[in-house]
Parts: sequence; C-alpha cells; structure tokens
Amino acid sequence: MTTAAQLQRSSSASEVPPHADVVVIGAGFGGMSALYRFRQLGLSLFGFEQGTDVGGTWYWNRYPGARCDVESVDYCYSFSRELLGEWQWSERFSTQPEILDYAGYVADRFDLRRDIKFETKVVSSRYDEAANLWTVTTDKGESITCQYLVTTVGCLSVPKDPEFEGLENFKGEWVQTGAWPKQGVDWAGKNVIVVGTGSSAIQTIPEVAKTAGHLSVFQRTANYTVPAYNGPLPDHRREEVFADYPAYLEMLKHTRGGQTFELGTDLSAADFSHEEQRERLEQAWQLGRWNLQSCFRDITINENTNRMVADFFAAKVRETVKDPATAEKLIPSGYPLGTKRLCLDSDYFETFNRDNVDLIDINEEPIVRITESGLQTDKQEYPADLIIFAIGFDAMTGPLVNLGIEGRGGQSLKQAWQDGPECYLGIAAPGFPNLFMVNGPSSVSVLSNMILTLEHHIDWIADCIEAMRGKGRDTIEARDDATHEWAAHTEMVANRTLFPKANSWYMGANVEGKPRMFLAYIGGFDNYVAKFDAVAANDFEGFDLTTSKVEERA
Ligand code: N01
Repeated sequence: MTTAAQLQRSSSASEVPPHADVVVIGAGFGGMSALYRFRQLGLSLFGFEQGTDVGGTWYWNRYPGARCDVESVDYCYSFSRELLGEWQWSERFSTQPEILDYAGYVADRFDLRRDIKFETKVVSSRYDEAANLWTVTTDKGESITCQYLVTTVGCLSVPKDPEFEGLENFKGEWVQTGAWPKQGVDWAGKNVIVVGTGSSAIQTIPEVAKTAGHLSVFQRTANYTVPAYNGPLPDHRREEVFADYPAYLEMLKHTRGGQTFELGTDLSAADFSHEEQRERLEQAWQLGRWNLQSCFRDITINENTNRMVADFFAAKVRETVKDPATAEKLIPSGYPLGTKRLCLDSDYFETFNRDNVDLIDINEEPIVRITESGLQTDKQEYPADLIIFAIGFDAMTGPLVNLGIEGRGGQSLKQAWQDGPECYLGIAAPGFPNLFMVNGPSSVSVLSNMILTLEHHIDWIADCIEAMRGKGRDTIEARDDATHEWAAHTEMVANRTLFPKANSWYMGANVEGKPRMFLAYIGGFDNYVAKFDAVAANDFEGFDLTTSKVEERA
C-alpha cells in the first residue's frame, strides 16, 4: 500500500488560462472526480477552489470528533480499481483527518491539482448567449470563458451565520463547526458552550467534554442518534465488501441509499409479531449504522411504526442517561424519527453523565444575548471562554446561489429560485444552458452515499458531453415542462413520507425566509440512476440539445 506521505504533493495551477472547455467550481470529492473524468474525454479543464487544498466538506469541517457517518469502504471513489487496491482505511468510520489524507492522496495519485487554482473564490458566472460561452470571474479579478460550467460546491457548504445579539462584544473565542479554524482550537480546561445538537454537535460534544473545564450544551431540538460502534470493519462486512470490491461498489449504485444494511427489508412492521419487532429493534441498536431506520420498510411512511421505533429509542436514552430530567430533555419529540438525518455518535448520551457537562433546553430557557464573557439566557449567564456554533447550513441552494450565476437574459439563479429551486433531475435548470450542477437541489445526493452519487452525476455528464459532440450539438438546456414535472414528482414522492413533518434543512426550514419544500429526491438512488439511464437512452429527454449559431457559422 502506498501512503499519502509517500507521494509527493502535486503542484497546483498558478495561472488562469483564458479559456477551457470545462470549468469546474469546487475541489471537494465532486470536483476531483470531475477533473479526473473529463480529462479522459480529452477536454481542456480548469478548476477553482476557495480552500488551500482539495477535500471540500472534509477540508472545512475540522471540528473535534468529525467522522463520516457512512462506512469508509462505501464512502470512497469507485472510479479506479488501482486506487481501491492501494488505499486501506484504518477504521470503520474514518476521521476527518484520514478522509482529508485520502483526498490529498487521490489528488497526488492522479495529478489533479495541476488544473486547480486554490484560494480563489468564484464571484460571478455569466452566460453570453451570442458566444454560447460562460465567463467565470474570481475574487482576484481573473476571468476565464468555458463552454460547460460544472459546479461541485457541495450540498452543505455554506454554514449559517451565528446571528446572536452581542456576539461582536464577546471577549472569548467563537468558532463554527462548518468552518473550523485550520490552525486548531484549544478547549482544554476552558468553559465551553456548544450551540446546536445536530450531527456536527453530536460528534463535537463528546470530544470536547473529555478535556473541557466545563461544557454547556444549548439544545433547541433534541435529535435521534444511534451508536456508531466505530472500530475495525466487522468480519461480515469485510467478506461482503472485499470478495469483489469493484462489483460491490457497482452494486451499491442499485440500492436505495448507496449502502446496504444488515436489517434492510421490504417488510413493514406489521409483517412481524410484537416479539419479532422487539428483537429486530434490539438487533438494530446493536448493529448500529442506519439499521434502526431500515429494519422496517415503513418507518418513515407510517406514523404508528415510527412511534413504536421512537418509543424504543426513548427507552434507550432513559437507560443510558442517569439524570431523569436530562434524559427527558434529550428525547426528541414533535417530529418523526429519521425525518431529520439520523445521527451516528460515539458516547453522545453517555457524555451527559459527566460532572463537567450540562444541558440547557433553550425552549425552557431562551438565549437572550451573548455577553462579553458568556451567554445570557432569560434565567442566568453562562460564562464561556469558547463558544462553538454547530447551527447548520444553508443547504442545497445556498452554495449555488452564492456563485453569482447569471443565465439567459442576465437572469440570476437566485432570482430563478426565489420561490424555491426547480432543478431538472437535480442537475440542470431552464435558462442556464451548459450548466451542470452536481448534486443540485432535487437530486438524491444527501439521502444517499454522497461520493457514489456525485460520481454517478459526473459519469452521466461526461457521457452526455461525448454524445453531444457525436451529434454535432454544443448546447444542452433543461426544458421548462420537464423541470416542472420533476419538481412535482420529487414533491409527490416526499409527500408520501413523513419527512415534510420535520422542520429540517431537507425542508429548507432551518433558514429564515427560505421557501419550505423538500430539497432532495427521496425516491431512492436505484430509481434515480434508472431515470438518468432512461433520459440518456431517450435522446436526453427533457433537455433541448441544439447547435448554437456560433457553431453553425464556424
Ligand atoms: O446541522 P443541523 P449539522 N439557536 O442543521 C440548531 C451533515 N453532517 O451541521 O433542529 C439555537 O443538522 C438546530 O436546532 P433545530 C448531515 O447531513 C454529516 O449538525 O433547527 N440552535 C440543530 O440542533 C447533517 O444532517 C456528518 O431546532 C440553533 C443544530 O443547530 C448535516 O450535515 C457530520 C439555531 C443544527 O443542526 C447538518 O448537520 C456532520 C439557533 N439560532 C454533519 N440555529 C457526518 O457525516 C440552529 N440551531 C457524520
């Protein structure tokens, strides 16, 4: 096995060329995959990345305890058999530093950095109808034209600003999990406050509690979280994965969520006896991962089944958390289990048994303001040396509307999506020709295994560009009717589930003023892939493929 340290760091681009066939925005896992794949087509390429290196999500989210909640053998690139053979994960759910090492290894291994300009933010991307070209401009004042613009900016990459009164006067340090300082943060022996109890906080809290002087956790909504049981990959999974690794990853593309679960089933709770249901739930708890959400087919469809599983969950919290009042606060209510992303944790509930940790429910004790020395609720002031905001992201649309994209007639993506995003197949929008948004709104992305879904998008885009060249076409644009139909379809599929009942980021409910709608496709990765296959086989149904006047003149 070659390690990341053995490969020399590949050098990155310093000059921006005047033109490239494809410009890729973002050098996370999507951007790297795009550069690799489009190079194979012989296209000229250029990429921009705001960070100093590759890694995307795993570059920015350096908070303590950050790990992937998908097993690393599943959450990895499938595009190269050699790479699959070379890289070995040291743990079942790898840490952020190891995932970032992997990203760096891939960048070196395939010399991807040579086409990427780092520390560069794209500030506008404008489509010129007469020239049939996009012009991408950066914060450094550079610009480049391209025929195809591909965004790989992530779904959860714009952290919400902590808009708390008085924060500007706070004399201590404050940080955000989603933009954790690269130089690190020291919390040993300090009074620390964590605001938020989503996935990021649930991973942060147990780590910080180990060495903080005191930790106060401010919770608005209690969350469902199951033990990750991190460690070496269990034997039964080793056998399943490594018997034929490439075939295994290919198989995952034909599953609902880009992963398999031991207790995954097509049977509903009612198909099991009461005793069998209890046994399955107990087994699911012991197996970890999303077995608890997968052990009955109808958990996120049927309220009764959901309540039964939620009651089982509540009993586990009461068993684990010693102080009954704290346990009750930690038991979620008001939304069905699984309709906010089920978290995976390491000793989250156990952490509230520590003497140096307390939990404040801000529904009972609202935050009034941040003071110079801590956080003031309507009952008391909590002193703090460090405040960690783990308050989430402007998900799915935030990263895209921030790119200053303007399509036909100068219409901005922000304007086009002001009443909610309509994005054909989660990849393209009418009025924005030759723009491909990898894992855009209404894609399966966040409800599946992200790396496999973005590889799927990128392969499809590459095949599409190749097919267009074969047909002498140079312009592709999503049709209005197909886009409306896809939006209606994604909404209809979501409305068949319990997901719309939660005030989640899936619904855009975590950002004030954001239109409330389900922002992803919940019909399954398998059905999603089949839809893309059908669209391509049917002469790119739902898209207009044309030849621009520019090409005709040439
Ligand atoms: O963000 P979140 P996250 N005052 O939005 C609270 C992925 N991810 O960064 O629920 C007080 O889930 C908010 O409360 P409420 C994963 O897909 C993956 O944790 O809105 N509190 C909530 O408790 C995940 O779903 C991994 O009432 C405020 C929390 O802050 C997604 O990222 C790890 C508040 C935000 O939770 C987002 O997770 C981490 C306010 N003003 C993340 N505003 C892994 O792979 C918000 N909150 C393991």
